[in-house]
Amino acid sequence: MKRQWWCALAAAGMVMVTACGGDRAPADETATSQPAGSATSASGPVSPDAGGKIILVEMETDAAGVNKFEPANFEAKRGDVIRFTLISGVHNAHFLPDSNPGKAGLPAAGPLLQLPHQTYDVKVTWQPGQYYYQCDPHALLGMTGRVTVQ
Ligand SMILES: [Cu+2]
Repeated sequence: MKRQWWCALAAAGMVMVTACGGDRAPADETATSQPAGSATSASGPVSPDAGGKIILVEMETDAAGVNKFEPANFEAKRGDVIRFTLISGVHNAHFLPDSNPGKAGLPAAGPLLQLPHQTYDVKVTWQPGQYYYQCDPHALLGMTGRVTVQ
């Protein structure tokens, strides 16, 4: 009797419903449907310049254990914002100076993101050219990418 009362109270409060054998929460929410405003940002959200856009780049460890950026290679214009968004695994984005000789204005290494939907924004302020980035823990496993700035 006491347990049933507790479960009813918990269910009414929408907390710990699963403890009473109720419906489970969806195991895999659609990561990309998350509104940008509700995501936690490791960098603080950055806005693109007028006329610029936000370029979403997902970071994930897929079901086969492959670590990747998606898309890995893309184009950007000055004033755009690249929004690295964690889907699964633990990743960062780093425009390594050694990979970008002679390039100015590279951001510091991005933080390791660990929570799904966490984001890291990078403003594109660079001269035209190719900019290479990597995930530090997985660079040797091929988790790298390239931004072509027009
Ligand atoms: Cu990674």
